[in-house]
Amino acid sequence: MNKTTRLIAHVSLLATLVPLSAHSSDSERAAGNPDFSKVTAAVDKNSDGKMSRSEWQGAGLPMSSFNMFESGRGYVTQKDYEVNPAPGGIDGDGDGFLTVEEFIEFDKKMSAAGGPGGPPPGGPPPRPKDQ
Ligand SMILES: [Ca+2]
Ligand SMILES: [Ca+2]
Repeated sequence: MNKTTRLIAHVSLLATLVPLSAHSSDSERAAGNPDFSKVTAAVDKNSDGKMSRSEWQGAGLPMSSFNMFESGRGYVTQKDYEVNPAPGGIDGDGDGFLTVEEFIEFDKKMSAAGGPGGPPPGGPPPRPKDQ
């Protein structure tokens, strides 16, 4: 039994996993975030690089996310998204690109689950416990 080989294999596996969760400087793109450029292209109607509140709202994106990103300026840029780690599973089809539809779908799922964003006003009640 070669314990050393197994240990090396284990360590190199860890080495590939650790950088994904390590917090990097805020000038870098957050590791693992799906590409946001499709969302920017769809939302930023006047192509000024800023997604204003009305542009965001017009695309049907969750305002809770806008409020999280805008930090008082009244607009969101792609960089605001990139420096914040995207929640796992937001890229619905896992192709590495986030779309407006996936963003909305994910927010609906999170809201229904009572996650970030909270339950939607007038949304469906939580499933009754029956087991
Ligand atoms: Ca704009
Ligand atoms: Ca996708």
